[in-house]
Amino acid sequence: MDGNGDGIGDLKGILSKLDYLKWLGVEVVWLSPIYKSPNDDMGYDISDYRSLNPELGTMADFDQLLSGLHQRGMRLIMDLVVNHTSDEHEWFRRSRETRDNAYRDYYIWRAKPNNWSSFFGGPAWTLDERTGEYYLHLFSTKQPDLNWDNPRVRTEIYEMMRWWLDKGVDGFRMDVIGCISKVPGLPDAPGKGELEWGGPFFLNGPHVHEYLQDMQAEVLSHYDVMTVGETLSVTPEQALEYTGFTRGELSMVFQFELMGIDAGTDGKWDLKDWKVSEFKRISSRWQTELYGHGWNTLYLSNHDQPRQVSRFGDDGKYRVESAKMLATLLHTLQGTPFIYQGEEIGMTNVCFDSIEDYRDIETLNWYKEQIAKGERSVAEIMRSIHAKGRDNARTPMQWTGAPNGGFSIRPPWLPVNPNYRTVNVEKQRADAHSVLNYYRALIRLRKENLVLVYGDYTVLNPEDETTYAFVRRLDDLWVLTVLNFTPDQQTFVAAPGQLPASLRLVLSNYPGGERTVEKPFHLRPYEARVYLTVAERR
Ligand code: TEU
Ligand code: CA
Repeated sequence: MDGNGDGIGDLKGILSKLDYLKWLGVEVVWLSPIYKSPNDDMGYDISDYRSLNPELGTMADFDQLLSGLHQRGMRLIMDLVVNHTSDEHEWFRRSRETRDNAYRDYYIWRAKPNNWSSFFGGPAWTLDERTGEYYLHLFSTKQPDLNWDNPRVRTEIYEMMRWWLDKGVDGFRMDVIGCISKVPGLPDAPGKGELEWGGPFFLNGPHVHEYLQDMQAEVLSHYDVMTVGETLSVTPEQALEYTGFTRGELSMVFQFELMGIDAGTDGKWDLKDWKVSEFKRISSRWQTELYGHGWNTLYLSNHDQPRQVSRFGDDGKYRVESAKMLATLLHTLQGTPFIYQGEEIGMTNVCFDSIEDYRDIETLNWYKEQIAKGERSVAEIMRSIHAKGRDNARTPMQWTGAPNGGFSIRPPWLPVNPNYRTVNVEKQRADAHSVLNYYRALIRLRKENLVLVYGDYTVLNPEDETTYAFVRRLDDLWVLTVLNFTPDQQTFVAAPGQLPASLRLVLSNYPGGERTVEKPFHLRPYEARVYLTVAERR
C-alpha cells in the first residue's frame, strides 16, 4: 500500500492496513527487505543494513509499524539478506579498493574465475578492473557474496542482527541462507564448462550448520524469536539438519521441491505439466518425514513465484473455487502457513504484452539472454514469462476497484493487474462467499482445532490423478481434507477402515455437499471439504 502517493508501497501504507491484517487473523508479518538499497534486485541488494530505503519510509515510520503490530498482538519478522550485500555497501566499496585492505576478505576474490553460473544468468564472477581480480556473485553483478569463512564477517552480521532484535523485531526470514558456506578451493563444476551450475559447491556447504549453530548461540538464543531459512533444493533429510528440534539452528525452512514440480530439465522457464500424484508425493514426503522431528513451512506463493491460483488452480472460470481449494490445502496440512499478499483474495498472474512492463532483474536478464541466443521466438519467451516471471506476484495489492486498485493515487512502479475491478479486498470483505472470507474462516478453524496444528498425517489416495484426500489425527481427534484438483466432477472413495464414522463437514467452498462421511464423495470442480470430529472439538 502506497501511503504517500509516489506509486511505491511503503511503511506508512502498511501501517494503515494493520487492522485489516488483524481482522484476517494474521499473527506474524514478514517484510521483504526494506533497507537502503539501489534496488538492483528489489531490495535484496542491501547497501546499509541499519538504515531504510527512503522510498519506503523513515526509522520513525518503522518504529510506529512495529509498535502498531505489537499493540495488536501481531509480530514482525525482517528479511535477513546476508549471503551477499549490494556492491554499493561500504564493506564492498572498501573491499574492492586494493588487494590487501582489511575488507578484502569480507568478499570472495580470485585471480581466475571458476565455471559457476549466476542464478540471474551469465557467469557468477565479474572482473573488477581496479585490482584485476574477480569477485563471486551467485546473483546479480551488484550482489557480491560475503565470505562467511571470515570470522569478522560473522561478527559484523551478528552485531547487526542484535541491533534489530534490540529494536524489538521478532525474528528473521533468512535469504538463501543455505548458500553461505562454499566448498573450499571453489572447484569448477564438472561438465559443460561455463554453462554448468555450481550448485553442489555452495548449497548446504561444509560449514553452514556450524555457522547457524554459532548464530543461534551468539544471537538468536538470547531472544524470543522465530526464524525461517530459505534453503534452495533441500531434501527433507537436509531440512531436518537445519530445523530438527535438537539442532539449535532454525525454527523452519522453505523447501523448493514443490516449486520445481512444473520445471523442465532446463529450469523454471522450461514449462512442464505437473501431475496431481507428483504433487501429493512431494507434499506427503515432507509431511511424513518432518513430523515429530522438525517443523514444516506451508506455502504455495511468494514474491519469487507465480500466483498459486494461476499455477495450480484455474484463474478463469473457477478462480474463486480453486483459490479456496488451494487455501484449504495450505491451512489443513501440518506446518506454519505463509500467505503472500493478495493470495487471500485470489490474485492472478499478469500477461503484459511488452517486456517494457516488467521490472524484475531475473526476468529481464533471461529475456535478453534468450533474444541474444535466438533459439526461441519472442512469443515463446513471453509465454514462459507469463507463466513464471516473478513480477506475476509483485503487481500492486488490489485494495479497491478505484484506479490503480486503490494501491496508489498515482500509476504504480509496476502496472496493476487489470482485473482489479473484480478482484479486490473491498469487494471481497463485503461478500460472505469470497476467497478473502474463506481465508479468514480457515485461519480461525486452525486456531480453534489443535488437531490442525499438531495432528499427524496420512494421505488416502496417493496414486489418484484428480483428487487429494488426507487425514490428520491427534489422539481421538480427526480431520479429513478432500480436494478436487480438476475442473471436472470427480469421485473419491475411501478404502474400508480409512475413516471414522463420526466426522462432520466444517468448511467447504461450495454450498451443500455431503455433510457427513459418506462413500463415495462426489466432488464438484475444485471442490474442497474439511471434516472434523466435531463432538470433541477443542
Ligand atoms: O531467492 C533465492 C532464489 O534462488 C531465487 O532467486 C530463485 O532462484 C528465483 O526467484 C526463482 O525464480 C531469494 C529472494 O527470495 C529473491 O527475491 C532474491 O532475488 C534472491 O534471494 C537474491 O537475494
Ligand atoms: Ca510510497
